[in-house]
Amino acid sequence: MRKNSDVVEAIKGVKRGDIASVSRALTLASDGQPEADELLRAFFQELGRAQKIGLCGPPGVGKSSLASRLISLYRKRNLKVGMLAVDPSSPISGGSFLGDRLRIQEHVGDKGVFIRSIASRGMVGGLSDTIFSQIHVLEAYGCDKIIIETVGIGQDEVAIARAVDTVVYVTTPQLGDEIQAMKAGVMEVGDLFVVNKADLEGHDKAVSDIRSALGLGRSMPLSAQERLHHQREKSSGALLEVKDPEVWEPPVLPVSARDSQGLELLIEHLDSHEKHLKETPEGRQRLKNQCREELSLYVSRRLYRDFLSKVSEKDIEGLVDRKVNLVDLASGILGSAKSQVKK
Ligand SMILES: Nc1nc2c(ncn2[C@@H]2O[C@H](COP(=O)(O)OP(=O)(O)O)[C@@H](O)[C@H]2O)c(=O)[nH]1
Ligand SMILES: [Mg+2]
Repeated sequence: MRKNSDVVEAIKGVKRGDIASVSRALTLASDGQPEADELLRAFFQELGRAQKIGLCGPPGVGKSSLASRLISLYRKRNLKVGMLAVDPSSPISGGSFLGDRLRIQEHVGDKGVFIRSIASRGMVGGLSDTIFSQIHVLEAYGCDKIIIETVGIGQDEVAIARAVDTVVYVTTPQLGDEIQAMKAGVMEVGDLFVVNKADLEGHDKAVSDIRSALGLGRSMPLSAQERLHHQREKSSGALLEVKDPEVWEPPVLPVSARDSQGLELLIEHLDSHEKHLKETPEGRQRLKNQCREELSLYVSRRLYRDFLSKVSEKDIEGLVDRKVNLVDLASGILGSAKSQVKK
């Protein structure tokens, strides 16, 4: 494997906490060039270090505003935070990036925070393995929390759910009936549901709509303390009919990023989800799913990169003239792929 001195420097820099190196490493990782393999090799050991939190929901619901607030609260606790904002409008100079930048401005200059806006190439309706590489960079930098903001409306768009530990689905009271329409799509992937802009009219209805879509009866979410209380009661035998603590019941939380309301409770629930994953087999299961996803994306990209280049103009001519069968040509290419892998 070719070792590029630039990559070696970036790796060393990230490990010693140099922020410019993090930026360089993220660029290398997102390009997905062969040099990025060295980063992946160096950083893979840090897998699972951080709690990866996916913030998704339609545009304009306040995901970036919420992320900025969460970052401030985590910083107060001295936690290191990384953030990747996947921008569907792609060009980095585009409107939504500038909007995001304004909202995250307050964190500029803080070494405990690293924020990167990334183009959505290969992300909407699918997942790119380079997002995993970027997560590895942030984990190696020592981040405790990694927030990934993506636009996601239906289940397919919430592809990020396959790369993170905790999926937070954000809506607002303004969405009204759309909340009912979303149930089939995202209800299964959300670990927490947030009704942001609870300073606006209608948040109670939004909360209860989501709760009923989730099939939950209670009108208020269980706080971590209530959860603990229920568990104690259960173990003392006093309470027979309580939910199984191994089963995560997604809380639905009204918050206001603008007025900083409900955010402590949100953090508390994010923490309990992290704890839930650590203490139940679900945590390992999720990590396994993430590894499987990353491996399959990596292998398919690499096969594509390594072997498509082997197709000659003559092969294509052969196809056009029907001298060679497409299946046979493909098998030939994949055959050489196999022998390469065995080496
Ligand atoms: N009223 C109100 N407006 C908010 C709140 N949070 C965000 N906004 C506004 O909603 C708009 C979209 O916010 P943004 O964070 O960019 O949403 P994103 O597209 O989901 O990232 C901005 O004008 C914010 O100022 C909130 O809690 N209450
Ligand atoms: Mg945003």
